[in-house]
Amino acid sequence: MLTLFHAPWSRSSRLVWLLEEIGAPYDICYCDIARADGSGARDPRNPHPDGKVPALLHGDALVTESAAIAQYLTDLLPEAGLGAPVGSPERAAYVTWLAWIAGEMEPALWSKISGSIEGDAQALARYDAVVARLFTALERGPYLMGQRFTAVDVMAGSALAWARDHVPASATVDAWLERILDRPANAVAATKDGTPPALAQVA
Ligand SMILES: N[C@@H](CCC(=O)N[C@@H](CS)C(=O)NCC(=O)O)C(=O)O
Repeated sequence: MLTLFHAPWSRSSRLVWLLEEIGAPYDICYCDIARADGSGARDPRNPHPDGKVPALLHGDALVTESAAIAQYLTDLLPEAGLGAPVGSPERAAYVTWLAWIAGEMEPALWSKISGSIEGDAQALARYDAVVARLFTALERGPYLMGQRFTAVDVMAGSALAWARDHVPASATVDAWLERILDRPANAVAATKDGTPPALAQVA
């Protein structure tokens, strides 16, 4: 059995979406986490070594890090057609995209959002390179890996939807986001995501 340790409106939300796309049975363990605004706390039920989400248990096997979880799930359940099996022509591009999203795209977007990019020529160059690579791939489209929707679109799309105001205006990017966010599995995932603590207190 697969169990996702998840906190509403967090980096684990994209794994709920991916699991819905895959369509295999899974459980969600809704966890508390220490949030940036000072709310929440580490949840003793969460097996993640740092108390973060996402974490995935597959039987006794623990996987953490969003990119690793995405690769693990798409390798485990290849029939869903959301990854690229070892030995397939797309494998190299697939693992490159997943690692790039975690290692280059997310830090670059965060530096832009936080403002730490200001006055930092290296951070600015990194951000520009990220935008250029994304835009180039989407100009070819319709998905990041070409003709086929993959877990790469889930991972990059969820990050970009969150950071949309911090990336240059582009009808191509907006059309891709609309195309992927409108998928039925994402709508189901939204119903399972849960209410973030701040909104729950207001309600
Ligand atoms: N690189 C990790 C980042 C995980 C992460 O920072 N998750 C946040 C939620 S968005 C968290 O659990 N924060 C709680 C904490 O830092 O203790 C991944 O993508 O899986």
